[in-house]
Amino acid sequence: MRMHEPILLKNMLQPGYTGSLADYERTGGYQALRKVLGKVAPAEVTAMVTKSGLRGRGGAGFPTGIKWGFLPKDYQGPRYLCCNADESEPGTFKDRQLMERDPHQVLEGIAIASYAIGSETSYIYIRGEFALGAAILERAIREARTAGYLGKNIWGTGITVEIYVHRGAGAYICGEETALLESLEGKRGLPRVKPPFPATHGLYGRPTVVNNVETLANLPHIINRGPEWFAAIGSPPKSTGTRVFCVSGHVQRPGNYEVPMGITFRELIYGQAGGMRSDKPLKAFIPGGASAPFLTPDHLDVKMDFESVAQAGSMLGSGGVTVMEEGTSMVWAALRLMEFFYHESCGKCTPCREGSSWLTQTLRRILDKRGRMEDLETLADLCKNIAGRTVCAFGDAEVAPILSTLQYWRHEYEDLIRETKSLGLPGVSELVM
Ligand code: L3W
Repeated sequence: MRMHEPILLKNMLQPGYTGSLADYERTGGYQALRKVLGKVAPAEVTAMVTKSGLRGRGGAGFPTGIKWGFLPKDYQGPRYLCCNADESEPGTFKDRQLMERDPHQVLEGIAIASYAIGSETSYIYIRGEFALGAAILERAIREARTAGYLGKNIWGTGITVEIYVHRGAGAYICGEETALLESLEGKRGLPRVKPPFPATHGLYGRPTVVNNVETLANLPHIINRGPEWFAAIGSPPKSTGTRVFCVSGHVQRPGNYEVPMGITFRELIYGQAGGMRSDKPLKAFIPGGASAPFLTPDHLDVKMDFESVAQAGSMLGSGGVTVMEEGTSMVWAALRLMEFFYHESCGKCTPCREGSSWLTQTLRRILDKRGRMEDLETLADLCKNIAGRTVCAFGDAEVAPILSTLQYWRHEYEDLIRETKSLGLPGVSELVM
């Protein structure tokens, strides 16, 4: 697979690049906004984004231009853009880098999207723990306003774009778009039933677009270099552009790597991330954040595009690739993830609220060598009664680690139950309680 030069990480990879407005302008920053604002009709900007094939980088991979096109055309009244910066998916840390190291690239993307959908007031909903990112964005907004890129009546065009940073309070569920909107409205972050979708009934009941940070950061480049240029990168026609994949776990060089979509997991893990950290071979990997089912060494040559990963039984999700070496207990790995979901379940839907507790307790029991063979049926039955039975995708996410470890490493559960093998995890109950 042919590599592509970085697009989103390009500036920050330059020695001495600070992310200031002056630095960003030196690299051609805000030229895309100049090109479109008041000059290209908003519908035409939307058409360009649709043509580029850009799809959401937050998890669902929904086509961005089509999402914008869902906003009612004849609606009188405010409409909103919300940048989803609530990056909380375990193993995912790309938006943080984009915001902290090149904030104006994100702001320019937000300004372009705001213009395209007619949002005069746009929000960045940033996860509470990202205090540094929030401060950097606040400073960048002040710089951009002073320079006239944001604010009222930009360059005398009559167009207004104001951007506000709103810090969350550390709840994973607020990355779900409707919980994000509830939280932004000052309420407890609980997901809403969809439909209606935010496109028609979003923030304060108004038409709203929620887009991920990385998605928005691509926009200046699509405008500057053209939708055809973008559409030719990666794995056309359905997975265009690059993605910033976050590699973590037992590799030599964990970190963020921007590569064209469609390279294989092998190329990412062994090429970019330097391969395994020790002599132990790869045993398992999560291909797209904790919500994505585990894959195995047999899947290393799967292409990293939306369709190929779905065909392999998982998803590209938020781009977090977590690698595990031989010797890792997959039951323990499933428990670690399950504990996260148990802690973060918002409690609105009974199957998720109660089920996450049952799943966690059952896994703990098995790891404590107090399990029974019937527990495996209980786990599978619980998963069946959670997935697809909740208001948001959280229910599907929390069963993924369990179902996939049961699919590929069922023998590890059975071994623990039979006590035929010591996994060298003394005191696991104390570790996880
Ligand atoms: C109008 C229609 N709009 C769909 C919009 C919808 C949303 C987007 C995708 O889940 C995934 C989940 C997590 N009219 C529409 C429409 N839309 N049909 O399109 O919608 P949907 O429902 O497919 O997905 P979702 O609920 O947004 C997101 C996965 O992402 N995930 C989560 C990652 C977490 C982070 C983070 O930490 N920040 O990204 C990880 O893989 O499991 O499958 O905008 O409104 N007819």
